[in-house]
Amino acid sequence: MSFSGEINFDGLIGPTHNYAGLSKGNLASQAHHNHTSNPQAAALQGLEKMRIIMEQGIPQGFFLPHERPNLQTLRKLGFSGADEEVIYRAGKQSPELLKNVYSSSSMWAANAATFSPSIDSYDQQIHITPANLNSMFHRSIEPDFTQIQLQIMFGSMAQIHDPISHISGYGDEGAANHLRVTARHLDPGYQIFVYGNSAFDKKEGVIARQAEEISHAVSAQHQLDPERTIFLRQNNLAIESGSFHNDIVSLANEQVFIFHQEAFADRVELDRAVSHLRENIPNFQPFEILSKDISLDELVSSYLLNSQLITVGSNEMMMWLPEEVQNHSNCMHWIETMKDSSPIKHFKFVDIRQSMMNGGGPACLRFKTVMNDEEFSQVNQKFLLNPKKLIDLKSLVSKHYRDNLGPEDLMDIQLMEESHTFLDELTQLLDLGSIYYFQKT
Ligand code: SUG
Repeated sequence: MSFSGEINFDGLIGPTHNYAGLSKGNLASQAHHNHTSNPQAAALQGLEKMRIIMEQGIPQGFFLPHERPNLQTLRKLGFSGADEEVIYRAGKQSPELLKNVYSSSSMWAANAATFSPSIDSYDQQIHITPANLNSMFHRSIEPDFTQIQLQIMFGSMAQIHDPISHISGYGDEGAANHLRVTARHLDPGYQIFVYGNSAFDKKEGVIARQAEEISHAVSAQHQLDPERTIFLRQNNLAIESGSFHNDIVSLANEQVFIFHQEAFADRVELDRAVSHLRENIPNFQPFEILSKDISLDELVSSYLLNSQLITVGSNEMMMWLPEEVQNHSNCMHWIETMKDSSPIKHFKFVDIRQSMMNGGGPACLRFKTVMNDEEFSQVNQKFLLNPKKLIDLKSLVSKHYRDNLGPEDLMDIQLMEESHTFLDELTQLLDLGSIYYFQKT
Protein backbone atom coordinates (compact mmCIF):
# COMPACT_ATOMS: atom_id res chain seq x y z
CA MET A 1 0.00 0.00 0.00
CA SER A 2 1.36 3.46 -0.82
CA PHE A 3 1.78 5.99 2.00
CA SER A 4 -1.69 7.26 2.93
CA GLY A 5 -0.54 9.93 5.38
CA GLU A 6 -1.14 7.90 8.55
CA ILE A 7 1.69 7.17 10.95
CA ASN A 8 1.16 5.81 14.43
CA PHE A 9 3.53 6.22 17.34
CA ASP A 10 3.02 3.57 20.03
CA GLY A 11 4.24 3.86 23.59
CA LEU A 12 7.01 1.33 24.17
CA ILE A 13 5.91 -0.37 27.38
CA GLY A 14 8.38 0.28 30.20
CA PRO A 15 10.19 -2.17 32.51
CA THR A 16 8.11 -1.19 35.56
CA HIS A 17 4.67 -1.96 34.09
CA ASN A 18 2.54 -2.92 37.08
CA TYR A 19 -0.99 -3.04 38.43
CA ALA A 20 -1.27 -0.34 41.07
CA GLY A 21 -5.00 0.38 40.81
CA LEU A 22 -4.28 4.06 40.27
CA SER A 23 -7.10 5.04 37.94
CA LYS A 24 -10.46 5.49 39.60
CA GLY A 25 -13.27 5.14 37.06
CA ASN A 26 -11.14 2.76 34.97
CA LEU A 27 -12.74 -0.59 35.77
CA ALA A 28 -9.85 -2.77 34.56
CA SER A 29 -7.27 -0.81 36.58
CA GLN A 30 -9.44 -1.24 39.69
CA ALA A 31 -10.15 -4.93 39.06
CA HIS A 32 -6.47 -5.84 38.73
CA HIS A 33 -5.17 -3.76 41.60
CA ASN A 34 -2.20 -5.53 43.21
CA HIS A 35 -2.10 -8.34 40.65
CA THR A 36 1.35 -9.45 39.57
CA SER A 37 2.29 -8.03 36.18
CA ASN A 38 4.61 -9.37 33.50
CA PRO A 39 6.48 -6.34 32.09
CA GLN A 40 8.41 -8.47 29.61
CA ALA A 41 5.27 -9.99 28.10
CA ALA A 42 3.62 -6.56 28.11
CA ALA A 43 6.42 -4.93 26.10
CA LEU A 44 6.67 -7.85 23.68
CA GLN A 45 2.90 -7.78 23.11
CA GLY A 46 3.14 -4.04 22.40
CA LEU A 47 6.01 -4.55 19.95
CA GLU A 48 4.11 -7.33 18.23
CA LYS A 49 1.16 -5.00 17.72
CA MET A 50 3.54 -2.46 16.15
CA ARG A 51 4.87 -5.18 13.82
CA ILE A 52 1.36 -6.09 12.72
CA ILE A 53 0.53 -2.50 11.74
CA MET A 54 3.91 -2.01 10.06
CA GLU A 55 3.26 -5.13 7.98
CA GLN A 56 0.10 -3.51 6.63
CA GLY A 57 2.34 -0.89 5.00
CA ILE A 58 1.61 1.85 7.53
CA PRO A 59 4.75 3.51 8.91
CA GLN A 60 5.11 2.78 12.59
CA GLY A 61 6.89 4.90 15.17
CA PHE A 62 7.25 4.75 18.92
CA PHE A 63 7.71 6.81 22.06
CA LEU A 64 10.39 5.75 24.53
CA PRO A 65 9.28 4.77 28.03
CA HIS A 66 9.51 7.56 30.58
CA GLU A 67 12.06 7.36 33.35
CA ARG A 68 10.53 5.39 36.22
CA PRO A 69 10.78 5.66 39.14
CA ASN A 70 10.38 9.38 38.63
CA LEU A 71 12.95 10.49 41.19
CA GLN A 72 12.62 14.14 40.21
CA THR A 73 9.02 14.13 41.39
CA LEU A 74 10.02 12.55 44.70
CA ARG A 75 12.82 15.07 45.18
CA LYS A 76 10.39 17.93 44.49
CA LEU A 77 8.21 16.47 47.22
CA GLY A 78 11.06 16.76 49.70
CA PHE A 79 12.73 13.36 49.60
CA SER A 80 16.48 13.78 49.56
CA GLY A 81 19.70 11.80 49.64
CA ALA A 82 21.06 9.17 47.32
CA ASP A 83 18.58 7.65 44.85
CA GLU A 84 18.29 4.49 46.97
CA GLU A 85 17.43 6.54 50.06
CA VAL A 86 14.83 8.54 48.16
CA ILE A 87 13.07 5.33 47.09
CA TYR A 88 13.34 3.78 50.52
CA ARG A 89 11.99 6.84 52.35
CA ALA A 90 9.17 7.46 49.89
CA GLY A 91 8.14 3.81 50.03
CA LYS A 92 8.14 3.82 53.84
CA GLN A 93 6.26 7.07 54.18
CA SER A 94 3.78 6.58 51.35
CA PRO A 95 3.62 3.30 49.42
CA GLU A 96 0.86 4.94 47.34
CA LEU A 97 3.18 7.73 46.24
CA LEU A 98 5.86 5.23 45.28
CA LYS A 99 3.35 3.37 43.10
CA ASN A 100 2.49 6.60 41.31
CA VAL A 101 6.08 7.43 40.43
CA TYR A 102 6.69 3.87 39.24
CA SER A 103 3.73 3.72 36.84
CA SER A 104 4.58 2.97 33.23
CA SER A 105 1.35 4.69 32.11
CA SER A 106 3.11 6.66 29.36
CA MET A 107 2.64 3.47 27.30
CA TRP A 108 -0.89 4.70 26.47
CA ALA A 109 0.26 7.10 23.79
CA ALA A 110 -3.29 8.06 22.81
CA ASN A 111 -3.12 10.23 25.90
CA ALA A 112 0.24 11.77 25.05
CA ALA A 113 -1.09 14.69 23.04
CA THR A 114 -3.65 16.03 20.58
CA PHE A 115 -2.54 16.12 16.95
CA SER A 116 -3.85 18.29 14.12
CA PRO A 117 -2.49 17.83 10.60
CA SER A 118 -1.25 20.85 8.66
CA ILE A 119 -4.09 20.60 6.13
CA ASP A 120 -6.60 21.51 8.87
CA SER A 121 -4.83 24.54 10.32
CA TYR A 122 -4.95 28.17 9.15
CA ASP A 123 -1.15 28.41 9.16
CA GLN A 124 -0.79 25.06 7.32
CA GLN A 125 1.45 23.70 10.05
CA ILE A 126 1.20 20.54 12.11
CA HIS A 127 0.08 21.39 15.65
CA ILE A 128 0.63 19.13 18.65
CA THR A 129 -0.38 19.87 22.24
CA PRO A 130 0.94 17.48 24.89
CA ALA A 131 -1.88 16.52 27.24
CA ASN A 132 -1.55 17.85 30.79
CA LEU A 133 -3.13 14.63 32.14
CA ASN A 134 -3.95 16.47 35.28
CA SER A 135 -6.83 14.31 36.50
CA MET A 136 -4.62 11.49 37.82
CA PHE A 137 -1.37 12.15 39.66
CA HIS A 138 0.54 9.25 38.09
CA ARG A 139 -0.30 10.60 34.65
CA SER A 140 0.26 14.27 35.49
CA ILE A 141 4.00 13.57 35.64
CA GLU A 142 4.11 12.56 31.95
CA PRO A 143 3.79 15.82 29.92
CA ASP A 144 7.36 17.13 30.43
CA PHE A 145 9.09 14.13 28.92
CA THR A 146 6.38 13.72 26.29
CA GLN A 147 7.05 17.27 25.13
CA ILE A 148 10.80 16.63 25.04
CA GLN A 149 10.29 13.55 22.90
CA LEU A 150 7.87 15.29 20.54
CA GLN A 151 10.47 18.00 20.00
CA ILE A 152 13.18 15.46 19.18
CA MET A 153 10.80 13.51 16.90
CA PHE A 154 9.37 16.39 14.90
CA GLY A 155 11.84 19.26 15.36
CA SER A 156 10.77 22.54 13.84
CA MET A 157 8.49 21.03 11.19
CA ALA A 158 5.64 20.93 13.75
CA GLN A 159 4.35 23.44 16.26
CA ILE A 160 4.82 21.65 19.59
CA HIS A 161 2.86 23.68 22.10
CA ASP A 162 3.08 23.71 25.87
CA PRO A 163 0.38 21.66 27.60
CA ILE A 164 -2.70 23.75 28.42
CA SER A 165 -2.65 24.60 32.09
CA HIS A 166 -5.39 22.94 34.06
CA ILE A 167 -8.49 24.69 35.30
CA SER A 168 -9.73 23.84 38.80
CA GLY A 169 -8.05 20.47 38.68
CA TYR A 170 -9.48 19.36 35.35
CA GLY A 171 -7.25 17.97 32.71
CA ASP A 172 -6.63 17.27 29.08
CA GLU A 173 -6.39 13.64 27.99
CA GLY A 174 -5.16 14.19 24.44
CA ALA A 175 -6.19 12.18 21.42
CA ALA A 176 -8.30 9.75 23.47
CA ASN A 177 -10.97 12.46 23.51
CA HIS A 178 -10.48 13.67 19.96
CA LEU A 179 -11.66 12.31 16.60
CA ARG A 180 -10.95 13.36 13.05
CA VAL A 181 -13.32 12.59 10.18
CA THR A 182 -12.37 13.19 6.55
CA ALA A 183 -12.85 11.67 3.10
CA ARG A 184 -9.16 10.73 3.01
CA HIS A 185 -6.43 11.27 5.59
CA LEU A 186 -4.73 14.04 3.65
CA ASP A 187 -7.92 15.89 2.74
CA PRO A 188 -9.13 18.68 5.03
CA GLY A 189 -10.90 17.12 7.97
CA TYR A 190 -13.44 17.78 10.69
CA GLN A 191 -12.11 17.53 14.22
CA ILE A 192 -14.39 16.44 17.03
CA PHE A 193 -13.37 17.31 20.58
CA VAL A 194 -15.15 15.28 23.23
CA TYR A 195 -15.19 16.60 26.78
CA GLY A 196 -16.51 15.34 30.08
CA ASN A 197 -17.71 18.53 31.64
CA SER A 198 -17.06 22.20 32.15
CA ALA A 199 -14.08 22.71 34.46
CA PHE A 200 -16.38 24.78 36.67
CA ASP A 201 -19.14 22.24 36.97
CA LYS A 202 -17.81 19.27 38.90
CA LYS A 203 -20.30 16.46 39.43
CA GLU A 204 -19.93 14.49 42.64
CA GLY A 205 -18.64 11.00 41.92
CA VAL A 206 -18.15 11.48 38.15
CA ILE A 207 -14.51 11.56 37.10
CA ALA A 208 -14.83 13.54 33.88
CA ARG A 209 -11.18 13.84 32.95
CA GLN A 210 -11.44 16.19 29.97
CA ALA A 211 -12.59 19.77 30.54
CA GLU A 212 -14.68 21.59 27.94
CA GLU A 213 -12.62 24.77 28.28
CA ILE A 214 -9.40 22.87 27.64
CA SER A 215 -10.78 21.24 24.47
CA HIS A 216 -11.64 24.73 23.21
CA ALA A 217 -8.17 25.99 24.12
CA VAL A 218 -6.48 23.17 22.18
CA SER A 219 -8.61 23.83 19.09
CA ALA A 220 -7.77 27.56 19.20
CA GLN A 221 -4.08 26.85 19.74
CA HIS A 222 -4.14 24.53 16.72
CA GLN A 223 -5.66 27.30 14.54
CA LEU A 224 -8.58 25.13 13.45
CA ASP A 225 -11.44 26.44 11.35
CA PRO A 226 -14.45 26.78 13.69
CA GLU A 227 -16.69 25.66 10.81
CA ARG A 228 -14.84 22.36 10.83
CA THR A 229 -14.55 21.89 14.58
CA ILE A 230 -17.19 20.12 16.63
CA PHE A 231 -17.50 19.84 20.40
CA LEU A 232 -19.51 17.03 21.95
CA ARG A 233 -20.07 16.22 25.59
CA GLN A 234 -19.62 12.69 26.92
CA ASN A 235 -22.66 11.12 28.50
CA ASN A 236 -22.18 10.95 32.28
CA LEU A 237 -23.72 7.50 32.19
CA ALA A 238 -20.98 6.37 29.79
CA ILE A 239 -18.30 7.78 32.11
CA GLU A 240 -19.90 6.13 35.14
CA SER A 241 -20.07 2.83 33.24
CA GLY A 242 -16.29 2.89 32.81
CA SER A 243 -15.77 4.92 29.66
CA PHE A 244 -13.27 7.22 31.32
CA HIS A 245 -12.05 8.22 27.86
CA ASN A 246 -14.31 8.66 24.86
CA ASP A 247 -12.22 6.26 22.75
CA ILE A 248 -13.92 3.35 24.53
CA VAL A 249 -17.35 4.27 23.12
CA SER A 250 -16.57 5.86 19.76
CA LEU A 251 -14.07 5.55 16.95
CA ALA A 252 -13.27 7.24 13.64
CA ASN A 253 -11.05 6.61 10.65
CA GLU A 254 -11.29 8.68 7.47
CA GLN A 255 -15.01 8.72 6.48
CA VAL A 256 -16.13 6.14 9.07
CA PHE A 257 -17.49 7.27 12.45
CA ILE A 258 -18.72 4.59 14.88
CA PHE A 259 -20.33 5.48 18.19
CA HIS A 260 -22.53 3.94 20.85
CA GLN A 261 -26.07 5.21 21.30
CA GLU A 262 -25.24 6.34 24.85
CA ALA A 263 -21.77 7.75 24.19
CA PHE A 264 -22.77 11.41 24.01
CA ALA A 265 -24.84 13.55 26.34
CA ASP A 266 -26.95 15.52 23.91
CA ARG A 267 -28.83 13.74 21.12
CA VAL A 268 -29.74 16.97 19.34
CA GLU A 269 -26.11 18.12 19.25
CA LEU A 270 -25.01 14.70 18.01
CA ASP A 271 -27.63 14.62 15.24
CA ARG A 272 -26.65 18.13 14.19
CA ALA A 273 -22.97 17.10 14.06
CA VAL A 274 -23.74 13.95 12.07
CA SER A 275 -25.84 15.82 9.48
CA HIS A 276 -23.15 18.52 9.17
CA LEU A 277 -20.58 15.79 8.48
CA ARG A 278 -22.94 14.05 6.05
CA GLU A 279 -23.42 17.26 4.08
CA ASN A 280 -19.72 18.06 3.90
CA ILE A 281 -17.75 14.83 3.73
CA PRO A 282 -18.09 12.78 0.54
CA ASN A 283 -19.24 9.27 1.37
CA PHE A 284 -19.40 9.97 5.14
CA GLN A 285 -20.50 6.79 6.94
CA PRO A 286 -21.77 6.99 10.51
CA PHE A 287 -22.55 3.74 12.36
CA GLU A 288 -24.45 3.80 15.63
CA ILE A 289 -24.34 0.83 18.00
CA LEU A 290 -27.70 0.55 19.70
CA SER A 291 -27.94 -0.32 23.40
CA LYS A 292 -30.34 -3.14 22.62
CA ASP A 293 -27.64 -4.77 20.47
CA ILE A 294 -24.63 -4.10 22.71
CA SER A 295 -25.17 -2.53 26.12
CA LEU A 296 -22.86 0.17 27.40
CA ASP A 297 -21.56 -2.27 30.03
CA GLU A 298 -20.73 -4.88 27.42
CA LEU A 299 -19.07 -2.32 25.18
CA VAL A 300 -16.86 -1.22 28.06
CA SER A 301 -15.99 -4.72 29.23
CA SER A 302 -15.24 -5.95 25.69
CA TYR A 303 -13.32 -2.84 24.56
CA LEU A 304 -14.83 -3.43 21.09
CA LEU A 305 -14.39 0.20 20.01
CA ASN A 306 -10.99 0.70 21.60
CA SER A 307 -9.64 -0.89 18.46
CA GLN A 308 -7.26 0.32 15.84
CA LEU A 309 -9.06 1.03 12.59
CA ILE A 310 -6.77 1.46 9.61
CA THR A 311 -7.17 1.98 5.89
CA VAL A 312 -5.57 -0.85 3.97
CA GLY A 313 -6.61 -0.34 0.37
CA SER A 314 -8.88 1.78 -1.69
CA ASN A 315 -11.97 2.20 0.44
CA GLU A 316 -11.11 -0.89 2.51
CA MET A 317 -10.43 -0.86 6.20
CA MET A 318 -9.06 -3.31 8.74
CA MET A 319 -9.92 -3.32 12.42
CA TRP A 320 -7.49 -4.67 15.03
CA LEU A 321 -9.45 -5.60 18.12
CA PRO A 322 -8.35 -6.84 21.53
CA GLU A 323 -8.73 -10.63 21.54
CA GLU A 324 -11.03 -10.38 24.58
CA VAL A 325 -13.80 -9.21 22.21
CA GLN A 326 -14.14 -12.83 21.05
CA ASN A 327 -15.73 -13.68 24.41
CA HIS A 328 -18.70 -11.44 23.61
CA SER A 329 -21.21 -12.94 21.21
CA ASN A 330 -23.08 -9.65 20.71
CA CYS A 331 -19.85 -7.98 19.62
CA MET A 332 -19.00 -10.87 17.29
CA HIS A 333 -22.46 -10.55 15.75
CA TRP A 334 -21.92 -6.79 15.24
CA ILE A 335 -18.65 -7.57 13.46
CA GLU A 336 -20.46 -9.84 11.01
CA THR A 337 -23.02 -7.14 10.20
CA MET A 338 -20.26 -4.56 9.68
CA LYS A 339 -18.51 -6.76 7.13
CA ASP A 340 -21.59 -6.43 4.90
CA SER A 341 -22.53 -2.83 5.57
CA SER A 342 -19.26 -0.93 5.97
CA PRO A 343 -15.83 -0.54 4.34
CA ILE A 344 -14.38 -2.56 7.25
CA LYS A 345 -13.77 -5.87 5.55
CA HIS A 346 -11.11 -7.33 7.82
CA PHE A 347 -11.41 -7.89 11.57
CA LYS A 348 -8.32 -9.20 13.35
CA PHE A 349 -7.52 -9.86 16.97
CA VAL A 350 -4.38 -8.96 18.86
CA ASP A 351 -3.10 -10.14 22.24
CA ILE A 352 -2.32 -7.13 24.41
CA ARG A 353 -3.65 -8.64 27.60
CA GLN A 354 -1.07 -7.02 29.87
CA SER A 355 -2.16 -3.56 28.77
CA MET A 356 -5.85 -4.47 28.75
CA MET A 357 -5.64 -5.42 32.43
CA ASN A 358 -4.92 -1.74 33.12
CA GLY A 359 -7.65 -0.48 30.79
CA GLY A 360 -5.60 0.08 27.63
CA GLY A 361 -6.72 -1.45 24.33
CA PRO A 362 -5.09 -1.22 20.88
CA ALA A 363 -6.32 2.35 20.33
CA CYS A 364 -4.89 3.52 23.67
CA LEU A 365 -1.42 2.30 22.83
CA ARG A 366 -1.03 4.48 19.76
CA PHE A 367 -0.77 8.19 18.95
CA LYS A 368 -2.21 8.63 15.47
CA THR A 369 -0.72 11.30 13.23
CA VAL A 370 -1.39 12.37 9.65
CA MET A 371 1.22 14.07 7.51
CA ASN A 372 2.17 14.60 3.89
CA ASP A 373 5.25 13.13 2.19
CA GLU A 374 7.41 16.15 2.81
CA GLU A 375 6.53 16.27 6.50
CA PHE A 376 7.04 12.53 6.82
CA SER A 377 10.54 12.85 5.35
CA GLN A 378 11.39 15.21 8.22
CA VAL A 379 10.36 12.90 11.06
CA ASN A 380 13.36 11.79 13.10
CA GLN A 381 14.05 8.29 11.76
CA LYS A 382 15.34 7.20 15.15
CA PHE A 383 11.72 7.00 16.33
CA LEU A 384 10.55 4.94 13.37
CA LEU A 385 10.42 1.17 13.44
CA ASN A 386 11.89 -1.16 10.83
CA PRO A 387 12.30 -4.94 10.92
CA LYS A 388 15.87 -4.78 12.23
CA LYS A 389 15.02 -2.29 14.97
CA LEU A 390 12.07 -4.43 15.98
CA ILE A 391 14.34 -7.42 16.53
CA ASP A 392 16.82 -5.28 18.49
CA LEU A 393 14.09 -3.83 20.68
CA LYS A 394 12.62 -7.26 21.37
CA SER A 395 15.97 -8.64 22.41
CA LEU A 396 16.74 -5.65 24.64
CA VAL A 397 13.38 -6.13 26.36
CA SER A 398 13.97 -9.87 26.76
CA LYS A 399 17.41 -9.19 28.21
CA HIS A 400 16.37 -6.64 30.85
CA TYR A 401 12.68 -6.93 31.72
CA ARG A 402 11.33 -9.04 34.55
CA ASP A 403 8.61 -11.52 33.83
CA ASN A 404 6.82 -10.84 37.07
CA LEU A 405 6.42 -7.76 39.20
CA GLY A 406 4.32 -7.57 42.34
CA PRO A 407 3.51 -4.53 44.50
CA GLU A 408 6.25 -5.32 47.03
CA ASP A 409 8.92 -5.32 44.27
CA LEU A 410 8.70 -1.54 43.95
CA MET A 411 10.81 -1.25 47.12
CA ASP A 412 13.53 -3.34 45.51
CA ILE A 413 16.37 -0.99 44.59
CA GLN A 414 17.47 -3.49 41.99
CA LEU A 415 14.34 -2.66 39.98
CA MET A 416 15.39 0.97 39.66
CA GLU A 417 18.85 -0.11 38.54
CA GLU A 418 17.45 -2.52 35.97
CA SER A 419 15.19 0.18 34.65
CA HIS A 420 18.08 2.64 34.30
CA THR A 421 20.27 0.04 32.59
CA PHE A 422 17.54 -0.72 30.08
CA LEU A 423 16.82 2.94 29.31
CA ASP A 424 20.52 3.66 28.97
CA GLU A 425 21.04 0.80 26.50
CA LEU A 426 17.90 1.85 24.66
CA THR A 427 19.20 5.37 24.07
CA GLN A 428 22.49 3.87 22.87
CA LEU A 429 20.70 1.51 20.52
CA LEU A 430 18.74 4.39 19.04
CA ASP A 431 21.70 6.76 19.10
CA LEU A 432 19.80 9.36 21.06
CA GLY A 433 22.49 10.50 23.48
CA SER A 434 21.54 11.34 27.08
CA ILE A 435 17.89 12.27 27.27
CA TYR A 436 16.93 10.91 30.67
CA TYR A 437 17.43 12.78 33.93
CA PHE A 438 19.46 9.95 35.48
CA GLN A 439 21.84 10.08 32.50
CA LYS A 440 22.51 13.76 33.03
CA THR A 441 23.16 13.72 36.78
O1 SUG B 1 -5.27 6.56 32.18
N1 SUG B 1 -4.56 3.22 33.01
C1 SUG B 1 -4.72 4.24 32.00
C2 SUG B 1 -5.35 3.65 30.78
C3 SUG B 1 -5.37 4.63 29.62
C4 SUG B 1 -6.22 4.16 28.48
N2 SUG B 1 -6.17 5.09 27.43
C5 SUG B 1 -7.17 5.35 26.55
N3 SUG B 1 -8.40 4.99 26.76
N4 SUG B 1 -6.88 6.06 25.49
C6 SUG B 1 -5.57 5.41 32.53
O2 SUG B 1 -6.50 5.14 33.28
C7 SUG B 1 -3.76 2.34 35.13
C8 SUG B 1 -2.52 2.37 35.97
C9 SUG B 1 -2.58 1.47 37.17
O3 SUG B 1 -3.66 1.33 37.76
O4 SUG B 1 -1.52 0.89 37.55
C10 SUG B 1 -3.82 3.45 34.11
O5 SUG B 1 -3.21 4.47 34.28
